[in-house]
Amino acid sequence: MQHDLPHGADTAAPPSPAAARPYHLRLLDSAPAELSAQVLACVEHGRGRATDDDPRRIRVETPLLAGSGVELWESPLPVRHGRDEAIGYAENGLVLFGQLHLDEPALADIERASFDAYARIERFLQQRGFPHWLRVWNFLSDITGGSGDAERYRQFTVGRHRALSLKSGFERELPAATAIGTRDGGLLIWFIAGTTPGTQIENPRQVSAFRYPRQYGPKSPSFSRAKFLRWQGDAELLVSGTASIVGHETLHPDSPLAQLDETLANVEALLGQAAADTPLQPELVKLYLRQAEHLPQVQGRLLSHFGAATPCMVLQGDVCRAELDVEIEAIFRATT
Ligand code: 3EB
Repeated sequence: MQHDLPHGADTAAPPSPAAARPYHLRLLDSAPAELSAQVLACVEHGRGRATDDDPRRIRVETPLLAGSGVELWESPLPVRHGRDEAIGYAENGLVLFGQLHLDEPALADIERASFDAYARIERFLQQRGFPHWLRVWNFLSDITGGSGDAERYRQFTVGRHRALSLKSGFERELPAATAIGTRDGGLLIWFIAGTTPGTQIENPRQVSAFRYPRQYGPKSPSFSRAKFLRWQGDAELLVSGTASIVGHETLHPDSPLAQLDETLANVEALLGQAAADTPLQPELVKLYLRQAEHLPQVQGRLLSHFGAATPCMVLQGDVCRAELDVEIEAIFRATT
């Protein structure tokens, strides 16, 4: 089995960061009726009421099973927001939050649509001066629909690969990512990009996704296992969607709880790769669960692992391998 070194390990230590963390994350039970001037993004999980068409409102269709379902990302710096054709965005000079949504009819050719969407976002980020993809979420309806290389997730993966591989050295600067299936139709891509790069982190227990063998599709998934960001007096680890995969193989297909334990071991392994000066503390843990009936068991395990002080959001979402029942993503912080 091949294990990959963290890519951060062969790059020079970054200079000490000039900027403080350019956002704060607050969790709410419901979205504010109006977004104030300092809001970068308001991410609402589950079917929210369409209150207004503010481009900073990001609606993710995954039903909320537990926890607070709204992420409010606020900026200590002035925010400018708007739309550029299909892209809604907000930026504060250091980071840009954006989204692009395609309805189901636009996905007749998913590979093509995904290529166009990623190429469009890439061009937009270059033009606006935020050339570094830090974190991206992909929500694709019926993600495991279709068989073999015609599977919707595989087609999406090919289109994304075609777009991102146009960047030089693209596999050394891939964003942390999530790809989850929804049941309402369409593709939502939302993302955070920066003026400065983060450090790509890989997991010693897993083959890097961008080096998965051919059996998982014609092109490999273009994401890193986590992104480590240093800010003044602060550092954070943005952990990608993480599942019960060791090497490149799915483990424990018949047991959501055993999958969760394997997933938690993967998250711990990633934490060990980030060179934080102080211990990383969980700021938000999100768990995607295929079947709501498994909620009680996985919630108990989450609580015993992370403790009651850690905000945990549980969402109904379909993991992109049909045998997988759970996936976790997280944000960890180390205050220096
Ligand atoms: C995996 O490790 C599980 O294609 O963007 C997790 C996170 C997964 C992101 C993606 C896929 C993606 O392969 C699936």
